[in-house]
Order: sequence, then C-alpha cells, then structure tokens
Amino acid sequence: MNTLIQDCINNKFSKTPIWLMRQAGRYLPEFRSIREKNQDFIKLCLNTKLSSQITIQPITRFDFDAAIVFSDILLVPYALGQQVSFKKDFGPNLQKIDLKILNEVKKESFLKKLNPVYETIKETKTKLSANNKDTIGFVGAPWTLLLYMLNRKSPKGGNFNVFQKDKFVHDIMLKLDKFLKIHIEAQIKSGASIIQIFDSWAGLLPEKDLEYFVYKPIKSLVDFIRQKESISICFPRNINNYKKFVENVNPDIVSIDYNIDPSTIRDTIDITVQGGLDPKILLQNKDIVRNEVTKYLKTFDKKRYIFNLGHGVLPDTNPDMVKYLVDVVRSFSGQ
Ligand code: 1CP
Repeated sequence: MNTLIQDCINNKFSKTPIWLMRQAGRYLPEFRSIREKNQDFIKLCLNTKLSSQITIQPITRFDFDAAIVFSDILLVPYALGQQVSFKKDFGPNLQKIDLKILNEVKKESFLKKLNPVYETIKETKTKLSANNKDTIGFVGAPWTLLLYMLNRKSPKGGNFNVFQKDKFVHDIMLKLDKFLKIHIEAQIKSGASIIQIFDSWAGLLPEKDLEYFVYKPIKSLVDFIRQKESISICFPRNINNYKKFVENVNPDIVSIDYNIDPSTIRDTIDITVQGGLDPKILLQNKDIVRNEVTKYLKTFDKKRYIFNLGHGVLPDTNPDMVKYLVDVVRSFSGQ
C-alpha cells in the first residue's frame, strides 16, 4: 500500500500529508530530557537506541505521516574526518579541514562511522511501516556543507566569507558528491523511503553562482536517488527563483520557504510542493494559526501538496500549538 506522500506525487490525492522539518527535537520536552543527559550531540546522533526513540517521539504525539530520522547534516563532515562539536548558544563548531585526512577517507570507514544512523533508520522503519508512514532520510546539499566546512561555524547573520571556485573548492565539492551518494544509498538500503536534501544557505548565493554550487551538484544527487528508485525532496531555502531551480534540478518534490508567495509557486511549478508556512506563526494565537494554515491549504486546493513549514519548528514552539496545527490540516481535508 502506498503512503500518503507517494499517492500525492502520483496524483492520487486522498488526504494532505503532514510532517514538519525539525519535528524531532528542540521544542519537545521529551527530547529535552534526553538531551540534558547527553551533552555530546554527535554521540547522541550515533546512539541508535536514543535516536530512534527521538525519531518516533513526534509521531507518537502528533501522528505525523512521516518521520525524519534524528541525525544531523554535519555528521558527513564528521565522518570525513573533520571534528565537529556543538556549543550551547553558539551552534556548530568545526575544526580546520585537514586535506590529508580528507583525501584518505575510504568508503568502508565512512560507512562504519555512520553505521548507527543506518541502524536508527532500520529500527524506525520497523516501527513505522506497519502504520503506512514514510521514513525520511536526509543530507545537507554540497553547497551548505561546503559552507559549514570552510566557515567552521554557522553563516547566520552574514557571518561568512565568499570563496572562489578554485581547485580546492572544486575538490571538496567532488568529495561531497561521492560521499553524499554513499550516505544516501546506505540510508535507502536501510529503509528510508524518501531523501530530503537541505540547501539551507542556497539563498546566500548570487544568481550567477547557482549553476555551479546549487543546480549541478543537487541534480547529481537527485538523479542518483531516482536511479535507486527512491523519492527526492529539495529545499533550496531562500532562493528567488524556484521555477528555475525545478527546471534545472527536476526533483520529485520541492520544499518552499516562507518568503515566497505560494500562489505564484502553484501557478508556475508543475511538481509536488511541500511547506511554506512561517514557523513564527506557531508562536501566535490559534486564530492566526488557523487563518495562515488555511491560506496554504486553499492555495494548493488539495492538489499535490504536502503540508510542512517554511523552515524548522522553532525551539520556543508550544507542542499544543503543533497539535492544533495538525487538527486544522486534518479537518480541512476532511480526515
Ligand atoms: O526533526 C529533526 O530535528 C530531525 C533531525 C535534524 C535535521 C533534519 C537535526 C537535529 N538537524 C537537521 C538538519 C540540519 N542541521 C540543518 C538543515 C535544516 C535547517 O536549515 O535547519 C542544518 C543547517 C543543520 C546544522 C545544525 N545542526 C545547526 C546549525 C544551524 C545554523 O543556524 O547554522 C545546529 C545548531 C544543529 C544542531 C541540531 N541538529 C538537530 C538538533 C535537534 C539540533 C539541536 C541540538 C541541541 O539540542 O543543541
């Protein structure tokens, strides 16, 4: 039996599927209580028992239609030999890239380091498939990973330097293409039915650099996912021209941010669309939430639309409001 998301992309719409980016973490008290006892974030991601528990937490609470595996995009630089730590109130902190280490990483050692993630997917899949829900694996897009790897911290607030398309950058992009495919394939083999590609910082690039840093490298991953008979979702956050992105990359599903007008997207894009709602809306009152959610649902009129946010759930979000959001979406499509 197909999942709601599979039906949606095949134009056999029955109900609006719903899941939320960053649904597994930060705002949930049951996550926070595990996190408090596990200070090393990378270690927590590599603890299969706890990670699969965290992955399922939002499904238990809200009955979302898909679970996104609890992991992080920065586990790839970590498995490529770059040290990564997360500092409280600062975010990620990466050590300088050591090219000698990077050039010597083998597929086997990479897969061994990330094996707990694959085990988490297997456990999640077992728990979920009986309920006919998708298990979503993910990767950071090459540009976003390159940015963290070279910047060594979050580029938030303009905190980054522009870099050239020189040989050094080109070599890292090639390395990322190779190892992201290895990571994607292992996630699919373990049971991920969908792979989301997060290009969280695509919006920082000028138009002239999109081809090299965004379209080409993401298309390479999307083609690979299709070859493996899985489904791709692309989230090129904050780019100006989603239509051009879709024409160049041809993913199964495109996830939109909240700066873009959803009716323009509906009128210009001919594939399944996901997301859009500003996560800050969930910090407002119920009337505002209902109005804004209904706006998205009405715009797409139950056609090839997956309900989600325009970026991740914010840490200050009240879980009761997430419950309300799910109720609004389900009652709109008569579920
Ligand atoms: O639902 C989930 O939470 C699933 C697991 C998940 C996902 C899909 C986490 C856990 N991280 C991610 C993706 C991710 N990680 C992205 C892409 C999505 C986005 O734009 O938000 C990015 C950019 C990261 C990098 C990252 N991880 C940052 C830096 C963000 C920035 O502003 O530059 C941070 C702070 C993290 C840590 C992290 N990852 C995940 C959680 C729950 C946390 C918080 C850890 C904590 O409790 O301190």
